[in-house]
Amino acid sequence: MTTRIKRLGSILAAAALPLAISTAFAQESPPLTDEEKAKAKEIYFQRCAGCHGVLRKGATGKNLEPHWTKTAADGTKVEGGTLKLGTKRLASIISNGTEGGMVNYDDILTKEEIELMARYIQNPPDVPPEFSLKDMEASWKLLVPVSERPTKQMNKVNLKNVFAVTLRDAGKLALIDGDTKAIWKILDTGYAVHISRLSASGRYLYTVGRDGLVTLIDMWFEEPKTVATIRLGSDARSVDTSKFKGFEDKYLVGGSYWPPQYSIMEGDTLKPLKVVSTRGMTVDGEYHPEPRVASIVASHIKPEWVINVKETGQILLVDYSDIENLKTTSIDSAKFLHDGGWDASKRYFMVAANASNKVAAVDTKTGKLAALVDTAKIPHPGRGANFMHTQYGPVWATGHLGADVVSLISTPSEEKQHAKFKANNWKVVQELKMPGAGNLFVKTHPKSTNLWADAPMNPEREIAESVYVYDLKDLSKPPRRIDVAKDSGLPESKAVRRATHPEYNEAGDEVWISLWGGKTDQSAIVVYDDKTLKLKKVITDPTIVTPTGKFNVFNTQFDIY
Ligand code: DHE
Repeated sequence: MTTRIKRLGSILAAAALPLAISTAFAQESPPLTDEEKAKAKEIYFQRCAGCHGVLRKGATGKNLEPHWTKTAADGTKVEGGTLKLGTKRLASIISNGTEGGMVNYDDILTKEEIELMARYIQNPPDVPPEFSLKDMEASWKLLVPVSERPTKQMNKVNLKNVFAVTLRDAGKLALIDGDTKAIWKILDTGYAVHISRLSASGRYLYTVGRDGLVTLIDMWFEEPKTVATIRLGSDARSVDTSKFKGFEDKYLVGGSYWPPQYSIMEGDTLKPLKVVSTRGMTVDGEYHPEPRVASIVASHIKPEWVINVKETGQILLVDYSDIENLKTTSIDSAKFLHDGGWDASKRYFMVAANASNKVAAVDTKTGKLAALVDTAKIPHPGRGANFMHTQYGPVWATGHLGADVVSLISTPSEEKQHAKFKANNWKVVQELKMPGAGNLFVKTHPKSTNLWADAPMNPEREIAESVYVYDLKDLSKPPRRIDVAKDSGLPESKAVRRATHPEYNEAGDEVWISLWGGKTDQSAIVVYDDKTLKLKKVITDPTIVTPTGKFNVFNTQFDIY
């Protein structure tokens, strides 16, 4: 059996048990040379901080502060009911992964690196520097001023059907022409670009790297060109633009993991305008020093951004109509907010509070929390998927990292013929069975009768390399499995080639899947006909290195999912 995450049931079970408390006193942290420390710091940022936090207070991943990572004096026991880990156990967890969703690093890091990380996280966390408006200004590069840009589209590409594809480990972005399936341009970006988002006009494309570098790409040139870059901080995941009438292409907002803040910039130049800290109190009334900005989405009905603050569980509605006198509504929801998307009406934003096993729905019309819906373990919607359920009316779907289901949540509708579904609103009306946990993204399209779900984090190779397609006309049927790795025709590789992030084309009749291989393996984008589920095209090239997220211009611009 080819598994990526090996089972560590005994360790986790032991960690969860309220074991007898023994009197143990903490040892000194294991020593590190300056060189080791610098190396470990870099690895921690690239591989660990996203889930565990820079200050290691935990979110999607566990708390990794020395008070519980350090070995107890006798090397094994507990203090306050918490198992102390120490170098050997930590190295084993890092190597093998956990049932809690942490992947094994034994095929990513060397044995020596794993042992180094096990020692590093028993030492106090390194606190990176703050990043001010001045720092943003210093990092800002306006490569092509607005006056030197085209005044009309200079190429013949159908921009609405362009796909922006993250080439994760290459630190690049591929723009692929969705009509011809030809690679249009490959551009340098920040490290491991997380998402691409579009300006309201569809002309400008923005990416944000994990290293906080934002790039602004103008697609009106003969060939797409990066016209400005800026740094938001040292760690970031989200950006969105101003989409309300009268503010098209005017502003960009970017959320940082470190420092915990969001920044507002000019939409067409990235000139920094304002930085707002998100440090403050959690929904439980406790101060948190590192409340990171997770998903951000622009409202279509108001000059507002929905900004989701992970650790505090606060959903901020930020009114950008007057950024000097910024008005913000803070809505209490649940801790560990992560990713999410609009319901079909685009009135409610649905966001996963992933480590709380909940989905929060915010009503952007009234500026209030509409519901907190309990779900199966670790919901992970991406932006989710909206469709009309034959029995329950409008629903929004999310997959789960930690459970083998796709949850369907009934969402309100103002249409008269949907009044009969009202009693079910904000309830999980159905759980569709998946072959295992480890889902990251689900997707459908208003013109489709299919729901696509991936499972790239599943420990079984054959599941991680496949996607699953549900027939929305008959959800009692099991999903159809599509073996993306096999369809790609690429030679087998040692590393699992994860099939991930289904994305529709503009017409809603094709689905593009990333086949995300190892850094030195050939990867591909595999395109299927949505009606027949037949393979249509394999887009592969030596430049297609570790493709992950794909963002169709039209669907991203108008939040169609
Ligand atoms: Fe993501 C969305 C954070 C790991 C691919 N990811 C998001 C969003 C956040 C986030 C906050 C929502 C952005 C928005 O909508 O504004 N992701 C994190 C992490 O903190 C985490 C767990 C660890 C880390 O260190 O980054 C993480 N994410 C990953 C990956 O390993 C993935 C699979 C591959 C990769 O490229 O790094 C990955 N995340 C994505 C993608 C989206 C995303 C493709 C956008 C989904 C969409 O359809 O909008």
